[in-house]
Amino acid sequence: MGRKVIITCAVTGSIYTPTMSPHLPVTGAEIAEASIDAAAAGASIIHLHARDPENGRPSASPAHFQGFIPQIHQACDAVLNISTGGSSLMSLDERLAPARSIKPEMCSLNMGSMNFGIFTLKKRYKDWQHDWEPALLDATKHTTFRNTYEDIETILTELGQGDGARFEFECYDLSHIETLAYYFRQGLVKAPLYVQFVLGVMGGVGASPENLMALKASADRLLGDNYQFSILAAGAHQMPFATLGVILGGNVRVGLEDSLTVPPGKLAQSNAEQVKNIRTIIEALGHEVATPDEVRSGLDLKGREQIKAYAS
Ligand code: KMH
Ligand code: ZN
Repeated sequence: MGRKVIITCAVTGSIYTPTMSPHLPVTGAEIAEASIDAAAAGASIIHLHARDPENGRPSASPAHFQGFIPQIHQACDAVLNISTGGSSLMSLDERLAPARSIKPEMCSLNMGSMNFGIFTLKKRYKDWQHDWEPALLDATKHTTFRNTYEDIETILTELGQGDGARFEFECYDLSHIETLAYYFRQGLVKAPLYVQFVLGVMGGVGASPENLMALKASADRLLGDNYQFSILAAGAHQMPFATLGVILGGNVRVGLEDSLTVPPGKLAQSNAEQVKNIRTIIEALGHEVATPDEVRSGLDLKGREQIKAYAS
């Protein structure tokens, strides 16, 4: 039976760096254009990080977010999903500053502390555009991506219960689903839950169909009918696992945050190219892409008029 499939596009992130692809959006104008084009191609949720427009370094400065949030909000009705993960080198207060000021309909919420290794990317490149790039990759060898129970509860109570955001629960391992189920039992999170199964990040589960099935079986057992899932797989795993996600009844996340390429291993020319690719697959399998308003009603979001897209 055909159904509506949600495409999230994560347009820039904090993993890949400008040396790795000339197509990675960096400035406010580039992030806005990438987001608007991804929405036009069929993405109904745009997952957003910022970068310093001078050098492309991951940034959680609300001023940098103001370089693209108003433009995207004005140009399209996609659901804006603001990262609370930032990058593993940022403090929790830095990571939360953008969502605290924008009060978005959705935020990401990473469900446990973990290693988040991107240092292995370093050997693929030689001539770096900026010194911060290899330094950031190296730093992930001795830092933890911190998401303690207290951190998670701060986000749930302040941004969720306080500001009315709903969450993209990023689960990189079975234990993260257990933690989400704990908060569901405590009544701190409410259905419908939107769970992002994250595969292929070093420090989380590898990208294998067996791991995906284990994540889904665990969520089915612990969350029952109270959740929908989406799949994000890093690097070259992106498109195959998104396809598998659609077949298994889920939703998908693509975008240059998670993979710089399109099959068979070419650099993606844009975020919209990845959205178009997965949309073709979704439609070939007999489904349709969900519109932003269908996402709003399906995930019980507060509405696009309720966010602070324009700094006062
Ligand atoms: N880049 C993803 C693997 C976040 O922004 O909160 C994880 C992510 C985290 O999207
Ligand atoms: Zn992110």
